[in-house]
Amino acid sequence: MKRKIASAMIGALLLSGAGAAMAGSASAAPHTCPSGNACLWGDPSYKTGVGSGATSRWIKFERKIPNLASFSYAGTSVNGANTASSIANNGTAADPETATAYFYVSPNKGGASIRLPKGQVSGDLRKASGYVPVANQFNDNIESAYFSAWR
Ligand SMILES: [Ca+2]
Repeated sequence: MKRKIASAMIGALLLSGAGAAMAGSASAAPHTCPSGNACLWGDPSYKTGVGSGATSRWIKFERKIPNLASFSYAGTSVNGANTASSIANNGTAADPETATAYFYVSPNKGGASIRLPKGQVSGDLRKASGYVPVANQFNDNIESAYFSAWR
């Protein structure tokens, strides 16, 4: 009896694992930040650490994070302060201004910031890009993040 239950559970786990893998490969999105959120990852290319599930090791928010030191990337013990190397804004607010996300180099909206419009990303904060004005200024330096409606 015990064995039957165990094998049934393994079957269920395998099924859910296969479903997750299919969903991942079917999506062309460069990141996995949940709809309605903005996300940060500890490494470039929208991931934190190595191995399976790394792309879901994010810090995500729907409103604001005044101090990333209070957060770790999901499933890790890596602290969020001064560690992010890629970011994405998957906000869904209809008003483009409300849906814009801001990332700051100090807690509580302090210091220089990245203004990241709805749907935009930076896959490697070590490099300057359309929304990252200066190379390396923000890599391993972000300490707070807000959607514009919550600033
Ligand atoms: Ca900083």
